[in-house]
Amino acid sequence: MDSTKLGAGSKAKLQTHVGLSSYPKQVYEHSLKTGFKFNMMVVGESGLGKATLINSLFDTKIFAENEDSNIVIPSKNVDINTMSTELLDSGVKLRLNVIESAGFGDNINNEDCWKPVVENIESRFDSYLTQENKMPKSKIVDNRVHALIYFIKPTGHSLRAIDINFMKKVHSKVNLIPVVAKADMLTQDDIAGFKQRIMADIQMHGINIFKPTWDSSDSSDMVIETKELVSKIPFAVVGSDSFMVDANGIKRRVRVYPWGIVEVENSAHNDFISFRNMLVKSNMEELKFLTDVSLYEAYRTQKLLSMGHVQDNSVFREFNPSVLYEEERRLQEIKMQKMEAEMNAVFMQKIQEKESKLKQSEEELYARHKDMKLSLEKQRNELEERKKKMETVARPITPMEKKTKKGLFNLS
Ligand SMILES: Nc1nc2c(ncn2[C@@H]2O[C@H](COP(=O)(O)OP(=O)(O)OP(=O)(O)O)[C@@H](O)[C@H]2O)c(=O)[nH]1
Ligand SMILES: [Mg+2]
Repeated sequence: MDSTKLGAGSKAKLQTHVGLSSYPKQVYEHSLKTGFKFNMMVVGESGLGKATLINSLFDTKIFAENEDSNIVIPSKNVDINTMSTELLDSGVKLRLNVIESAGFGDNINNEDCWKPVVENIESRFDSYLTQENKMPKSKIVDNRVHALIYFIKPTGHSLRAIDINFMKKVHSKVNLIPVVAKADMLTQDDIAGFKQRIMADIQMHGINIFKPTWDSSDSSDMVIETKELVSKIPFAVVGSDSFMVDANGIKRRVRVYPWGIVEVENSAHNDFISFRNMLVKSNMEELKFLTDVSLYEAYRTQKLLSMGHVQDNSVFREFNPSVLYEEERRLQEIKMQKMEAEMNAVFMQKIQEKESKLKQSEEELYARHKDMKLSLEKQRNELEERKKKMETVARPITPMEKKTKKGLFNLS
């Protein structure tokens, strides 16, 4: 569903200065150490100029000419394709991943075309969550989507159902940045009215879009700059892969028409410069920060809560192998305890049986002993009785009687 390939300019030196080195000192120094890394998603119907705008933004051919990004396995009619490139801006490195949806809104029934996009955003959150449980933050590869650029068709009317439906599905998961595509197709007046109606629709449907903010610690210049950026939302942009060298020998990115020339990097012609300033220069770190502490955190909390309520073990296992291991260990422990208790019960029963048998035979022995004792006692008493009797019947002659006898018959 999601394939990654290196863009045509996989290691490109930027021709123009896009602004990475103009970051605030702290952010710049931190990013110099870790390297700038930014993951952006571009979504919109075919032919709205997504590839051309990305090439124009980073002043390189991330997408090759006529690249139609259809090299991936089709999935639910919308393919997700990642282009990875490393850019050099005044010696500063930027690892840029552009995730592009091909085939979005190109079908007769586009009701579900948001699904593959949301699934992709969520699977990136899941991957981050899995890493978070396994390794220290410094080692985590952050593939979360930091910004989603949604291309609005330049109809000049208002948002279409497909736009509203899509934005409602993604706005809580990603920093949503809607842009009016191919703004050179509309007049300046058309654009002003179109922008107003878009913002009214966004507000009415409770859609959250990314807007730069300011506070009291910001310099007055910065506040003016930010307010101006906000007033231009949604940015009406023009992109081009064509160049023209002007009278002063300066190479300009342009769209050429019979009636004149539209310059991409000319703020009088379109909002490209403001859009690029916000995305690459003034708010890239804020977009990453918000992704981390707000959008990802909300997703993480919701996921953990839902796991707790539903007890969906398949999600549980997929999501955290160490928790799975812990749970299996606990189940094994319970099984062992049960087996041990059963063995103890059998053992105790055997002992009881043996003890009661011993007791029984002891009692039998005692009874026999008692019987024997009684019978011996009886026999002894009987003998005693008989002896007495015998003694009375056969009494021996006394010596006195003997003498008398001898005196009468003195025959000797
Ligand atoms: N008028 C006008 N045409 C543009 C603009 N940007 C791009 N195009 C043209 O529109 C056509 C499609 O541009 P791509 O950049 O390939 O559009 P895409 O959105 O990537 O298209 P898919 O990859 O098919 O989804 C090309 O012929 C571009 O030259 C623009 O700002 N204005
Ligand atoms: Mg394209």
